[in-house]
Amino acid sequence: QLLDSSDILVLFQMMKFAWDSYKRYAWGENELRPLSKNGNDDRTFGGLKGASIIDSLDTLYIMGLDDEYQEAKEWVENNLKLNVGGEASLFEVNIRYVGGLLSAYYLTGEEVFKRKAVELGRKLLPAFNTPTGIPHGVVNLAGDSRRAPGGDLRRSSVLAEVGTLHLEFVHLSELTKDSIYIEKVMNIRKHLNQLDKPHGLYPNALNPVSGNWEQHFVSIGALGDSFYEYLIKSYLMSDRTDEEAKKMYYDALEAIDKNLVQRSPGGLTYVAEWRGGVLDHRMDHLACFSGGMIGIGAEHGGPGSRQHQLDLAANITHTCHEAYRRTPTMLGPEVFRFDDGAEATAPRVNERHYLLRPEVVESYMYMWRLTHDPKYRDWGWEVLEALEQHCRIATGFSGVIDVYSHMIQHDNLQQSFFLAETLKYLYLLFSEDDLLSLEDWVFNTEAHPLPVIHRNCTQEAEDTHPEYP
Ligand code: DMJ
Repeated sequence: QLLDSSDILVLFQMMKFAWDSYKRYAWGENELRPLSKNGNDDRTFGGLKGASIIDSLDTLYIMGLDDEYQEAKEWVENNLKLNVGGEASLFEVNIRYVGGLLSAYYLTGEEVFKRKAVELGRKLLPAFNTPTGIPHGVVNLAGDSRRAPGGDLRRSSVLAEVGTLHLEFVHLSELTKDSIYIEKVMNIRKHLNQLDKPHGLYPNALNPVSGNWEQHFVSIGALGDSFYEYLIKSYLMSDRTDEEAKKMYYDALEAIDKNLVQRSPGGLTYVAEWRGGVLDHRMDHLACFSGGMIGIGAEHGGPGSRQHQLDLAANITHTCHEAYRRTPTMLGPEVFRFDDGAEATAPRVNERHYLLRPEVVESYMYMWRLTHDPKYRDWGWEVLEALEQHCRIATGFSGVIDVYSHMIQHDNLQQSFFLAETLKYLYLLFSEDDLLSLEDWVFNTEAHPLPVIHRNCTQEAEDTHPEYP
């Protein structure tokens, strides 16, 4: 059913509460630790600070939390220091910082966001200094030429990490009129495209020196997920002109459908993992984004496959809902299994946590927009209530350690993606479709909206700064 405007206020209040709690106990740090009431000193970002601020900018802005958005903007202007010297995750800095700053720029037109996004984007380039141009997972943000560009050449590069740069890098080239960013990501794509693939599947690890696959482990959960997402979104963001991305996406999806998609004895559709030809009947919570991804791709795959892909998207989303519904907390576990009698449940104790992750509500949001079936709003509301009941404590939101336990134990972390993604997707699920319309925007994998680059008769200046409702 349609919610009335007082219902959407709940989300507005949840965002405000998460923000206020972060501000009170962890302002300027990367993330809030709500139990210990301090900040999370995570080195993932190589010394960059304020991850929750950057990740929240667009959510605050679209929700109309104006004072909070101003505080965030002022922090970026005065305190976001990019001259840090640590080794950072290329992937995480790109999706959260570059993506967050780009989307803040496109939504607001504030030059400071563009300036910082470009400055930071430039600092990521040394990661590509490998014999193949397949980047390292880590990059030294100091850009000190006497040191290694970052990363150990003996370590593999991860498919999801090297494949989740395209959207942001295309926009960096658009904004700077410097093709270097596009060249870097097109080189990755070209390389992946020409590699032999077992049964058409993409293994999750690559060697950045030889350029070959490191092992034959395939998953659309951890290590693989957003590579597939960025193929279809590259096509959509190019105003449906990037035929190469489109072909790679549909070929990959066909291989996944043929080799990994399974039906459980109880009739649940799931996407198994593949280890050198042997199926592992499990799904990561992360893999639940695929309902939404397959849904948005269904329309463009050709008339013969449209209904099949829509059904697949709906069935996977249903399974992810079951993983939530089969717990007493109505929150889903980190991994759920379909073997030894398990049906979308987590028999292993160390796989039962819920980290405030967005993927399930992300798929609800896309499926709602594609079908307007009210069940997706009902399911989103269930998540919202569960978050309020089990994850909200006096000092912020926290993940939980065991979604099957009635005695809730918190993990002491309000992840920045909770503000960037989980709350944003819930808000969009209960908003009108023209708020960040899927015709004009694509969401990067951290839910930061980037505009579709229209290549029609009207001009580029307009194209790079679309109207925001
Ligand atoms: C986010 O940082 C992104 O969605 C990423 O693609 C996967 N992991 C988290 C959320 O779970």
